[in-house]
Amino acid sequence: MLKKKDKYIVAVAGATGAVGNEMINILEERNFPVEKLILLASERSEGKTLSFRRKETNINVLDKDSFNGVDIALFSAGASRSLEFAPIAAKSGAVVIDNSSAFRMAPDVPLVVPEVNPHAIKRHKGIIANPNCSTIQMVVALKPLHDAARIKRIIVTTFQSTSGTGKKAMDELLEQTKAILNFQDVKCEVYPHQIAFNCLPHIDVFLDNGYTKEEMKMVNETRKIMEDDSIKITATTVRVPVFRGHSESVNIETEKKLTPNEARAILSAAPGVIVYDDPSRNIYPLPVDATGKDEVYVGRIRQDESVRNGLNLWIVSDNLRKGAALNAIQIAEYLIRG
Ligand code: 25A
Ligand code: L14
Repeated sequence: MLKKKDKYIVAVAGATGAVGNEMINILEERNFPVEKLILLASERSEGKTLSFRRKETNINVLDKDSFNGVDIALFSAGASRSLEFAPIAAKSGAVVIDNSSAFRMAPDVPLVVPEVNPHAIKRHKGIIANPNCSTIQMVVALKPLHDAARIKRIIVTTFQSTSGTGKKAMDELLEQTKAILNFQDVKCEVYPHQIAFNCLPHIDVFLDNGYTKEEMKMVNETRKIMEDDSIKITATTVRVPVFRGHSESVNIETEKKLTPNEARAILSAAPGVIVYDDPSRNIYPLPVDATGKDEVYVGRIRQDESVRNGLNLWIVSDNLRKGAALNAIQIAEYLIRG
């Protein structure tokens, strides 16, 4: 359990990554009560520094002794590092907020989106899981509609940016784009196929049922966060040549009828959501507009005319912020409020 203090010792594991970097920015932006910030990464980053509150801070190598005295440990260095080091951090007294998929479906680990299930935070036993980026932005928008009309079924297709995979994938998109525009051959190292000027219906690994792990995360994590196993969900997750910001086409079927205007009114009042929906002026959410923002943007709200009670929505958010770093720090803010 976290002891109440004026200021906390915070560690970021994976500090040099795309998400870790955003965590450092957000701790600073939101003026999180940090007594001391400990930055952790692999040997590759040893000797480098990153700036926090205009002070250069050394990066240390993540190891089992990194967490002595740490109050809150934010992890974003991949699932294998979390599996190895999060239990060690928790044992040494830190509360871990883990952005990897390592512990999300563990029954005794809360999986939290503060707009949806903040009450789950209290049940933690040292580790709290931060959900998958595509799941977070979807549930922020769907929970208020579920409360109003009970969602029976969700059909979602995602359009996910390369930053979700990390810095190397963003570099690969840039390098391939430059190569193609210069009539050179493309190199594929992170993804199995060319991502520049292309779409890949493949995120994370394929499972025995023919779905990808990313698709099944959306199914299972949504039910856990919404605390409703009766919702039927099917997902197709697609990588698109966008650097930052995930987009989602979401179809829902509800028990009670909701008109698009009712849905707009509910979402306009919902925490963390901005309705951006005026087709007559070409206004709809775009990843380039959502980049650097905190909210989940919802537009293209319209009736699904093929069923009795159905709606279509287009949901966009910054995957590195609400989809990862911001959500983790919002959990930390709830934790310290007690
Ligand atoms: O291990 P996994 O499960 O396969 O996952 C690792 C991947 O997960 C990404 C992460 O992106 C990486 O690609 N990732 C992290 N959180 C994610 C999330 N929520 C996520 N993907 C989706 N959703 P990343 O490259 O942006 O961040 C990696 C961070 O983790 C640190 N790290 C890696 N191995 C570590 C480690 N820290 C401690 N011990 C280890 N063994 C990593 O630190 C970074 O902070 P770093 O010092 O290794 O990174 C410094 C620079 O090196 C580049 N880089 C990363 N991996 C490699 C690499 N360069 C060469 N070869 C590599 N294999 C990084 O781009 C960074 O700039
Ligand atoms: O958090 O876009 O489980 O490649 C791992 C794969 C996030 C997205 C997670 C990607 C995902 C990531």
